[in-house]
Amino acid sequence: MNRRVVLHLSAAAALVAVGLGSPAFAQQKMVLKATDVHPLGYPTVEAVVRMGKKLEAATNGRLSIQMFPSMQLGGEKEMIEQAQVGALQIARISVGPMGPIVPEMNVFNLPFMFRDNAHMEKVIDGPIGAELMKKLSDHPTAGLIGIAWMNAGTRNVYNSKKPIKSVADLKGLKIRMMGNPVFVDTMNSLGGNGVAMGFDQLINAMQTGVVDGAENNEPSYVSGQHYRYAKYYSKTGHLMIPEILVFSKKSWETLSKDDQALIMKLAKEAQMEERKLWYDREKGSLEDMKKAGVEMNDVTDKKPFQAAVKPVWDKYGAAHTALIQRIQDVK
Ligand code: BDP
Repeated sequence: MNRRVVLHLSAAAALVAVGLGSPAFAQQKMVLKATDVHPLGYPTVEAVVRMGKKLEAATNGRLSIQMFPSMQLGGEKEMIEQAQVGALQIARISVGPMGPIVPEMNVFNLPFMFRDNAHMEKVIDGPIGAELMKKLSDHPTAGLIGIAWMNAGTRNVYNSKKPIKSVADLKGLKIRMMGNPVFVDTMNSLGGNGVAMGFDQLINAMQTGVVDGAENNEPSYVSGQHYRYAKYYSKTGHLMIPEILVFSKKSWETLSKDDQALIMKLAKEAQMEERKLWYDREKGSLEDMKKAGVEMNDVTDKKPFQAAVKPVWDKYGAAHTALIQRIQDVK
């Protein structure tokens, strides 16, 4: 045998030795670090914890997920940065901060984009959801692979001063918004003062009066204990933003094709599992809010709110009219 043949044969033998021809590195035990701003038990956190158990079982413990909940690794901005460099593998983030990175995704961040939960779910579960996820994964510099969508209900305004019943009530209120100009513009066009900051800074900002309140879904308002600082919760329903589970591209590329396919499959299952957990949590949160003495009010006429945010649609929607039309056509 000549030298090349010998080398070739011994390389093949080495691959067989570590397992069925896949690259040796893919066979190593790997603990995937996952993180979320929310605490254990929150629907998005629980869905990823359950996904980890399935992953562990399917790989005989070779792959597992270690969850770092409650902003242990920082706010959403820090989570994205750590995933980009491979310091963590899985981050559950809102589409909110992804808008400036993947412009098409910003369409989900337009106020009053979705008619209701069923509409939003049909969009994320269908071809548009798949296309946007691919846009993110193929993005040359985002450094993230999108692996699942998740429900996050509807965002409503809460504050420490008064109930919001009409657009005029927002005048002069300083309201924390997620870090993306589309949200600050939305609040400003409604007459309030939008203040962009991380979720991790919000409690301090409410305590010190830097803001009068914020806006979020009921489960975040309750588990973040925001009701302690802002007892008026008004159902403005101005945003319905899905969440997204991302995987670090840098780490993804070290996985075998089989492991990638397994993670994708389990992530899709997590998407559906989170949805069930979401609706239960939403109900439970509403009860918790009643018990805590939150002053809740409906906003029956949303038309003036929708009219006020027209400039936001003009500014951020103009470049994506075809995509917006397709979303609206989903019945
Ligand atoms: C919550 C989302 C979370 C965001 C947070 C926020 O689940 O991802 O970080 O809102 O307002 O609803 O920043």
